[in-house]
Parts: sequence; C-alpha cells; structure tokens
Amino acid sequence: MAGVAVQLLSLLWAMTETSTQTQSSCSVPSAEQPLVNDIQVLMESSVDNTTFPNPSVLLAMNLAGAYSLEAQKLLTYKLMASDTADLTIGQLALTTMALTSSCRDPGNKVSSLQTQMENWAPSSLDAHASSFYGPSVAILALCQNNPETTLPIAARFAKTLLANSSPFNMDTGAMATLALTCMYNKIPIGSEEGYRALFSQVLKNIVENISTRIQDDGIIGDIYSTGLAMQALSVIPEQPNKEWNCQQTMDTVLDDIKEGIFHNPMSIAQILPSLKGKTYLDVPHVSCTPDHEVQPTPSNYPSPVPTSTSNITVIYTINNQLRGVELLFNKTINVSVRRGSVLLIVLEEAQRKNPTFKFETTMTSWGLMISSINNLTENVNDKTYWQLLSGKTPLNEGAADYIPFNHEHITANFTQY
Ligand code: B12
Ligand SMILES: *[C@@H]1O[C@H](CO)[C@@H](O)[C@H](O)[C@H]1NC(C)=O
Ligand SMILES: *[C@@H]1O[C@H](CO)[C@@H](O)[C@H](O)[C@H]1NC(C)=O
Ligand SMILES: *[C@@H]1O[C@H](CO)[C@@H](O)[C@H](O)[C@H]1NC(C)=O
Ligand SMILES: *[C@@H]1O[C@H](CO)[C@@H](O)[C@H](O)[C@H]1NC(C)=O
Ligand SMILES: *[C@@H]1O[C@H](CO)[C@@H](O)[C@H](O)[C@H]1NC(C)=O
Ligand SMILES: *[C@@H]1O[C@H](CO)[C@@H](O)[C@H](O)[C@H]1NC(C)=O
Ligand SMILES: *[C@@H]1O[C@H](CO)[C@@H](O)[C@H](O)[C@H]1NC(C)=O
Repeated sequence: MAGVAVQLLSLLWAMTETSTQTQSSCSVPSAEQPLVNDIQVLMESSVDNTTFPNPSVLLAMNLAGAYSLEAQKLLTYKLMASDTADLTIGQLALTTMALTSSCRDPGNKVSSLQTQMENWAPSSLDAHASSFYGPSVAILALCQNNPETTLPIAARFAKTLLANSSPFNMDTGAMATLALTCMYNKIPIGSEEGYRALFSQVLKNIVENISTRIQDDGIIGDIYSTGLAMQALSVIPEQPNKEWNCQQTMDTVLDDIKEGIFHNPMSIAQILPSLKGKTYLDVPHVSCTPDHEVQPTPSNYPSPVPTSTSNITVIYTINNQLRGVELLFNKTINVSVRRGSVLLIVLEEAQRKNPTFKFETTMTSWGLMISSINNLTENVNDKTYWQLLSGKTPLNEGAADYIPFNHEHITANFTQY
C-alpha cells in the first residue's frame, strides 16, 4: 500500500515538474540566432579575474550553454571562494543558484540562507516593493535545495507580500513569481491545503499585476524587466486573464538587441535565459557535461557608432531638497562632452569644472552606481539614493551606460525609495 502511494506521489511530482516546462511557446527565429550568440559572447567576455564575480552571469551562461569554458571555470572558482559573511541575502541566494547551475555543492551557503530567511522581516508594512527582490531570490534558492523545510518560511514570506501596501515593482513581482511557483510545485501531496491556497492566491495577485504592465509592443514593465517577466509568465500554474503574446514580446526584445540596448553584461544575464527558452526554475536540471564545443556564429549587424569628434552640451543639475538633511542645494552646470559619451563622462567633466559637483561611485553587479554627490551619500537605512532623471523622467539605465543627447537636462535628485 505504502509503496503504491509513494509511487503515485513521485508520479504526481513528476507531472507537476513537466507541466512547468511546456507553457511558453515562443522562440528566436533561426535567422536571429546570431544576435543572441553575440550578446552571450559579450556577456561572457565581461568575466575577468579582477572585478568581483557576478553569479547572475554564471547562472545565465550555464542555462544557455556556455561558450567560454574558461570564463565558466573562473566564475565558478571565484564564487566557491566567496565569503558568505560579505554577501547580502540576495547575493548569497544568487551565488547558491549559480553554484548549483555549475553542479557544485553550495555547501554552508544554503544553511546560512535558511537561517537568514527564518529571521527575515520587512522593514515595515509599506516597505518599498523592491526590498522583496533579494528575499524572493532567497526563497527560490531554498526551494531548489530544501523544499520541505522552506515551506513554512515561504508561507510567511507570501503572507508578508500579501500584506504589503507599496506600489507594484515589476522585477520583484517576476522574481517572487518564480520563487512561489517553485514552492507551489513542490507542495507534497496530502499536505495542508492552506499552503496551496495561499501560494496560488499570492501568485494570482502578482500575475494580474504583471499582466497589466504588458505594453502594446510586448514589453513587460520596462525593457530591462522584460526578461524576468517572461520567465515568470512562462512558469505560472494559471495564465492571467489578459492573454500574453510571447512571440510578440520576443520579437520586440530582438529588435532592441539589434539597437544595442543590451550591452550591460547584467542586462544580458537577465534576458538570455528567456531567449533560450529557459527559466531559473531549470537550475537544478542543468547538465554539466560540456555539449557545446561549437563556437558561436557572429552576426553581421553593425555595432553602434562610437563617440564622434563633435561635442554636445548637457545641462546637469544636482538637487537635494530632502527634509532632515542639513545641507540643501540645487546647482546647475553646462558641460561639453564628445557626442556619444556616457553620462559618467558628463559627471566627471562637471566635477573637473566645479568641486561642488564632486561625486563617488560604488561597484555593483550592474556596474558603477552613483553613491555620493557633493559629499551627500546614499544610505540604506534612510532608504535614500541619487535618482537620475532626464527632465522629469527617471532614466532606465545607470550613468555608465546612458548616453545623453545634445541640450538634454539631466538631474541627479537626492530622494527616497
Ligand atoms: C532594488 C533596486 C534599486 C534600489 C537599490 C537599493 C536597495 N538597497 O535596494 C534603488 C532604488 C536605489 C535603485 C536605484 C536605481 N536603479 Co535599480 N533596481 C533595483 C532592483 C529592483 C533590484 C536590485 C536587487 O536588489 N538585486 C539583488 C541583489 C542581490 O543584487 P545586487 O547586485 O547586490 O543589487 C544591487 C544592485 O542591483 C544595485 N542597483 C540597483 N539598481 C541599480 C541600477 C544601476 C544602474 C546600478 C549600477 C546599480 C543598481 O543596488 C542593489 C542593492 O545594492 C533592480 C531589478 C533587477 N532586475 O535587477 C533594479 C534595476 C537594476 N535598477 C535600474 C535602474 C535604472 C536604477 C536607477 C538608474 C534609476 C534612476 N533613474 O535613478 C537607480 C541608480 C542610480 C544611481 N545612483 O546610480 C534598472 C537597471 C537597468 C539598466 N540597464 O541599467 C533595473 C534593472 C530596473 C529596471 N527593470 O529597469 N535600484
Ligand atoms: C586569478 O588571480 C589569482 C590571484 O589573484 C590567481 O591565483 C589565479 O591564477 C588567476 N586566475 C586566472 C585564470 O588568471
Ligand atoms: C496587485 O493587484 C491586486 C488586484 O488584483 C491588488 O489588490 C494589489 O494591491 C496589487 N499588488 C500590488 C503589489 O500592486
Ligand atoms: C532648482 O533650480 C532650477 C533652476 O536652476 C529651478 O528651475 C528649480 O525649480 C529648482 N528646484 C528647487 C526644488 O528649488
Ligand atoms: C546652459 O545651456 C542652456 C541651454 O543650452 C542655456 O539656455 C544657458 O544659458 C546655458 N547657461 C550657461 C551658464 O551657459
Ligand atoms: C569636448 O568634450 C571633451 C570631453 O568629452 C572636453 O574635454 C573638451 O574640452 C570639449 N571641447 C570643447 C570645445 O568644449
Ligand atoms: C567634502 O568634504 C571634504 C572633507 O570633509 C571637504 O574637504 C570638501 O570641501 C567637501 N566638499 C564639498 C563639495 O563640500
Ligand atoms: C526630488 O526629490 C525630492 C525629495 O524626495 C522630491 O520631493 C521631488 O519631487 C524630486 N524631484 C523630482 C523631479 O523627482
């Protein structure tokens, strides 16, 4: 009797596992495949021995099938050696998943993650939605390593999501969807129905929010959240009310790749799995025997023209009006830079011309983040940061990637999230 029940149980598990693989039905047309190869090569070539290792890059190359075995080895080695104590919850979770995708034992990283998530609580009921991004990755990583013990932790996390009142954040919603779908698929048959109902309610909620962000051209949220959103929509147990045209999203993403919009290695790491029909739920199933000795075929698309010899003028304002901060300021400078320069060059030129525009950066997985301007520094506890805007519209890239146009008015505004 018990034997039959166990067999039945594993059969049912196997069924739920496969049902997650088949939903998304869109792919890169073979004529466009070289474009995808190009950005993967670009991403892999960003791996070097000096910068800190980026787990999302290893994750993406393992899901896609790595070209550079050297980059794969170097990243795996560096992530194995990374000190658990130096990492945030989200970084620890991504590192765990990246090592799993390289068929390495993440070791004590899993237990550390579990302890941290057992003690985790949001800073408040109206905590900014994006503060759930790291914890979502943590639930996903734990779900893949230890689903039974994660069940109560994930349930508490799901209730916290439900109670949160801050505006929806696309990237975070996508990551939470992957995490809770993983959990939903691993609820043991015969366990409390409460878990199933809870996860399915939260998933439904998030997925409806995601589907309201699907634009006419197929972009979901903004172009840089689309990769994670595609992963989310292709694994969910129930489709949203508004139908999603996966191929349309794919075609728009490919057009944007052609335009050179995916040049930041981290942006490539987040879109590549979807272009390969993979999701982060596939991490435990990656095969680690190199099957892919073939080198990629490069595309014939011209790369975007670099900086030219003519100069443009950019109007640059630094603004701090936050109450509670002593030193209020609002200063504007005109700077001349080579056409095609990134915003970072504008900031450097402003700093060179006038010491009030002095700034500092910190290194992150997305590259350099502007951490301090005119001696005023972002602070996680105060939730302050330097927001970058063009006119009144926030930029969707950082200073090291964004290329300003002539007479553009860029503002760095000290604000809160
Ligand atoms: C949370 C978050 C923030 C928080 C980070 C602080 C915090 N403690 O939570 C705040 C609100 C400060 C923020 C700011 C910005 N962000 Co942001 N952010 C995110 C989000 C939702 C999750 C990041 C995360 O927690 N990762 C998990 C941890 C484990 O990884 P991590 O590497 O340690 O995370 C750090 C970096 O991601 C860094 N970071 C966050 N955003 C950005 C943006 C840039 C350009 C850089 C260099 C670093 C950086 O802060 C994280 C915490 O320290 C991502 C979504 C995504 N898809 O990645 C967007 C995302 C990375 N952000 C984005 C953008 C555009 C910005 C801003 C440039 C917006 C603006 N107009 O000002 C600014 C940065 C400006 C500056 N000063 O340089 C884009 C980047 C796209 C791109 N191609 O570059 C993303 C992908 C959102 C999107 N879909 O468009 N962000
Ligand atoms: C990377 O750097 C370390 C020392 O910092 C060195 O021991 C190692 O051999 C280097 N690896 C490669 C592949 O260059
Ligand atoms: C998502 O949508 C639901 C309605 O379907 C709403 O109640 C909820 O507040 C939304 N969640 C977020 C985070 O915006
Ligand atoms: C900052 O200065 C600009 C002009 O230099 C002005 O248009 C803007 O209203 C000022 N903003 C604040 C908040 O004082
Ligand atoms: C800065 O540029 C703007 C627009 O190009 C112009 O109106 C303004 O007079 C310039 N200011 C200075 C101080 O040169
Ligand atoms: C053109 O821009 C560069 C920085 O990109 C700057 O060093 C140079 O002085 C500018 N030339 C003029 C004429 O302003
Ligand atoms: C920033 O602080 C340093 C050291 O406290 C000081 O020397 C410098 O003048 C300050 N710079 C600005 C722009 O206020
Ligand atoms: C700049 O930040 C202040 C303080 O958070 C805020 O009140 C203001 O609306 C922001 N300005 C822009 C243009 O976003």
